[in-house]
Amino acid sequence: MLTLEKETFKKAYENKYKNLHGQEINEGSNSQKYEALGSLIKDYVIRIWMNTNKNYNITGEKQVYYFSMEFLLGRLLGDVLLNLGIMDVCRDALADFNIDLRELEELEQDQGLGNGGLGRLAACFLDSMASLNIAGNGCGIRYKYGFFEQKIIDGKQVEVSDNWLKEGNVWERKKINKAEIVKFGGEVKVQELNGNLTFTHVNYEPILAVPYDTPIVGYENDVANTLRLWSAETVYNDFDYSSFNRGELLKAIEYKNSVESISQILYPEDSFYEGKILRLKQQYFFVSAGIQSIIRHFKKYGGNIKLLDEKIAVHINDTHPTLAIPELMRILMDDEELSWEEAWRITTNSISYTNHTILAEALEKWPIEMFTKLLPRIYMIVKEINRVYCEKLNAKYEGQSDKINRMAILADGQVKMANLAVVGSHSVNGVAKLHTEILKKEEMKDLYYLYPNKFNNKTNGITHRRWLLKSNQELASLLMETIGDSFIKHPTDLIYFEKYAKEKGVQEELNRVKIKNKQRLAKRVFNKTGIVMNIDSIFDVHVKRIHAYKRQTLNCLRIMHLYNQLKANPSLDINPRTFIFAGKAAPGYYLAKNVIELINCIADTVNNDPRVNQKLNVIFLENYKVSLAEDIIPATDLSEQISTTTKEASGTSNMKFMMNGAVTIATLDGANIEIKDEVGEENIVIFGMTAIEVLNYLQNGGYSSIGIYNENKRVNRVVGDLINGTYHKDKDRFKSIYDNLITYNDEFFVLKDFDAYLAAQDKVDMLYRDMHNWQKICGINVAHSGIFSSDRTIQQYATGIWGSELIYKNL
Ligand code: 26W
Repeated sequence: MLTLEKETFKKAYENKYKNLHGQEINEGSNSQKYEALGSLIKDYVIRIWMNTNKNYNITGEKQVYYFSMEFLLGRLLGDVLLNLGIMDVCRDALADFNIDLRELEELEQDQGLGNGGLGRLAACFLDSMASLNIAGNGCGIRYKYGFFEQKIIDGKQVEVSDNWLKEGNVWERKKINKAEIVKFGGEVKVQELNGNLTFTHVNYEPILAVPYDTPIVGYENDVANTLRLWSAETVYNDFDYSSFNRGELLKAIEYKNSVESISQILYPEDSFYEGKILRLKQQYFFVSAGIQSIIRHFKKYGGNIKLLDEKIAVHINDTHPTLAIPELMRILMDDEELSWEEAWRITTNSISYTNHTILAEALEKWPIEMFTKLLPRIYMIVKEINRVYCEKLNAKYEGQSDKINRMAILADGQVKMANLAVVGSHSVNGVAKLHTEILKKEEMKDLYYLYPNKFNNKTNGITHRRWLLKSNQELASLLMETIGDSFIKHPTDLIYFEKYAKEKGVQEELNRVKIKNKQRLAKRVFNKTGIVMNIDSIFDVHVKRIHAYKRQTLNCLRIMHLYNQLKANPSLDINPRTFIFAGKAAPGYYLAKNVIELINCIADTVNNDPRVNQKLNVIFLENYKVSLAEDIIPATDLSEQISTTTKEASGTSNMKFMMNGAVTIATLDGANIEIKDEVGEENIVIFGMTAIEVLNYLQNGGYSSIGIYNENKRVNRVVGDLINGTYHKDKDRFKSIYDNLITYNDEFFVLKDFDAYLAAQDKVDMLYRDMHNWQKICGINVAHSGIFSSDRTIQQYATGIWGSELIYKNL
């Protein structure tokens, strides 16, 4: 932990500011003040960072490499200050210069290099690895443009590019001396040399992969790990201006652009796979650079390549980095001259894989033709892996060609990445108990029977440092006043709060904290949009990617129902509610975009109807991102986790809300089940179909949404309202939602769960009437949330999968 006196810090800040900007602090803008602060903090971090790296080289402890196409870090300043232990000193010191730390924090651009859950999980994991003294490195892509910025114009989503680097990024360091060459295209020359076959990749296109490193600071433990993100450049330094005369300059510029396009954009599709060659290029680009740099580093410190798997673990976050398997094989065989068997042993021992979704449309499959042209040597290796594997399958399942075809890596003209990931790694995990069971018994059952020992569960988690200590400082203070601060290093110690949650005085304190957080959110919303939020209403929050399976539509139908009730009876005795939505739709996902428009049209209608707007308000907050989530979650009373059972692999916002003292309304899906098991049925509101019911319908059919529509009056009325002009004068405006529910038989069982959802919401309304009891439930949720810290998850990965040496220096 960094010990720093306020006066020392003030001096250092003043010096830094003057050196950087050549003027007095009070003459500068807030951006300049932020830049000076970031730069100063990085100076402190760099000492820790260098020490950590030195230590790793001395101890030679096992290095974990977390490969992920997405790292959704958000802002770093507050997190770094918290983890260094200098948040208070820094705040007080700046106050002496009349600077508000919070204002500076808000100037930092979110690092939005991810779509949603998978990318944010990777960020939480980095924080936990650093805080638990695990030598954990992130490896990914430094996208020039992050996840698009969402604007709402006339109620519709409009995508704007996220130029997050335009004002620079104080946290990263370009390491040009650690660049690697990644080879695309060309051919493979096979030759025989002393009885052995050698493979030489020729006529390829070389791309320079340049790493940018960001320190990941552990919590008060003098550790700073590394997140390494790769950027694509041409191997040629500059344009050859003499070529201008030959009329080739434009071509050179075009070429430069095409190379740089590899790390230009993050694909904004979440759970939807499109076989685009650029995405395959991105995958091989960062995986190849990452594996090459691991081996280079390993050898530099004298590592024996045959013991590589004892010294490194490579984790692949979903199938996106699966090419790490053939890439490691390639290097071990072609460069290190190991045999196939030895290379295979080392590769499979090193690599482990997490599956994050069972949605069929998310499965990555590459056309063989595209794959082999782009990656000829890698294709040869995949083909050989498949041949050896299929020999085993043929022996075991003779004559069962359908089954073998399903399980093969190469089949139907495609490379099936999930099959390759399972075959080439020693561990396959799901992200919540139910999800792992579905993987084993349904989704990957053939592979599970073949490799039962590979499969295991690691229920997701979230870092309580960012999601509680930093973003809900009011609640953190209340916790420290009551149970002390041991929960910071041992999050399951939050359980000691359960006893306090039963005290009236503490319940009142919890209520006070919640009101403060609601006021803070309301103030921000007002400043941005001019909308006034009713603090006395229930903040009913549904924030996440907009997707049919997450069922924002179910919530919409319920609001439409409530609107009808209130119109008929404006004195209906209910708690006022503000329904808060936020989330982005994939740009090409028409239905999801239509849902955003529906929410905004409902908002327009109800907020402007004086008969109901004292009790019912709807708001869609634009551009959902990590920093907005940090404002919304602490202010939430009710957390909506209403996905179609079996479809949400885990969910992680459910854990964030619980930890921040919200009550959850949920289906028995993903980690909601485990949350229910932790807090008990009386402290969560559960409704809807069970997994067995859903799977039964999916397998045997028999569901008819039109039947429900015809028989259930309430359903009939609200579904009808979608197309009768109540919410938009163009009656066809929400036709896609209507068709989805009625014409296409409601794939996600929205209508089936409608009545149960209304009943559950009535229960919420009843519970909220008794403030003390409500806050008791919230407090019990906080008390039981410690198990959902990503520290627990990471310890399970470390001991159960990676075999890292856990040195609890700080515990
Ligand atoms: C190929 C396109 C694509 C892109 C992203 C396919 C799949 C994805 C991700 C796997 C989607 C994702 O973020 N999944 C979420 O992962 C979280 C972390 O494990 C879980 O909590 C969510 O339930 C799951 O939807």
